[in-house]
Amino acid sequence: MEQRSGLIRARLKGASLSTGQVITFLDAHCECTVGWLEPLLARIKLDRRTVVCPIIDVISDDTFEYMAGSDMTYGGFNWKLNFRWYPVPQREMDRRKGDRTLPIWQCGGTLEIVTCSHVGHVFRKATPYTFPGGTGQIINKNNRRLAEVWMDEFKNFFYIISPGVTKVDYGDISTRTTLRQKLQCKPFSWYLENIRNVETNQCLDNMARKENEKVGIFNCHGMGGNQVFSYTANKEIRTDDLCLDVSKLNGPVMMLKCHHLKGNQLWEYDPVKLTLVHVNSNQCLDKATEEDSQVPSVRDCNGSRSQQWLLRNVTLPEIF
Ligand SMILES: [Mn+2]
Repeated sequence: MEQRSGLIRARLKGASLSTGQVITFLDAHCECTVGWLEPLLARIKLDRRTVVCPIIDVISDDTFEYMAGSDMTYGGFNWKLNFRWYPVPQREMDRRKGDRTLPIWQCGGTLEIVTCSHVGHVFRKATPYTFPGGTGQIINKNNRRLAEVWMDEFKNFFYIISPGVTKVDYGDISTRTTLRQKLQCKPFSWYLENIRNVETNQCLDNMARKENEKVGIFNCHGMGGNQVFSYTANKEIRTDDLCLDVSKLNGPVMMLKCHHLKGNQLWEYDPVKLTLVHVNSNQCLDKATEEDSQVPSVRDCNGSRSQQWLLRNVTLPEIF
């Protein structure tokens, strides 16, 4: 490159000059192991739209010691778009998939982590480079561009959590949005809503409870936060990283890690009857019972108003 242009432009330049059938990108601070490439190529041969990633082993930045990386974690991004390692549930081991890669997922490709391929990587504690305007400024700009092009209404969710991002100038994104249209990429997600019971006028609420606890129900406050749920394209009812899950008749409704395998996390919303049917049990999400007024129940579907739910867009504060 004649001038410093950043990682992605450098990769695109390399891609445009390459002549082979498959492109691999490695950071300068990587070390391949024997047999790293073949399993990656095998997956691409099966489906050319597949983007593959090896297990990333850790090379110590102090001693260059090589340490096997965990195949029980995968790299993803939280709602602040910070990179995080997330644990992979056992039953997900065969189909582990990462998440920043929004364009890959949204545009019909798949991302796979191929666990028999290992590449070592030096993780540094801090970036050794300086960035014009400061590192934070550049990261905010990049994340803002990502959000504007790919995240649809979910970008507001990100902006509320990271208000500093809305202060940066994000430049011209027209070529990116044109590309998204040309590739006919799907929306980031279908809904971001609160889920209100018709009879009681209460909303599903995660009550700041954690994984493996019951989901709650509480008076609708209209402030987003713990009452933000999404009904996803996979027909999950999701609150941040967790999915509503029912494993026996008549409940309870738990918040478990989303496994994307439908099963106990599959809900069918009927926009005419307004019911949320838990498909496996064929029971309906219902208001709280008298015994426990802070959790919704699941009951045999009976057409009552207590089994009707309204999915409404969360009203977001004006932030820019
Ligand atoms: Mn690197």
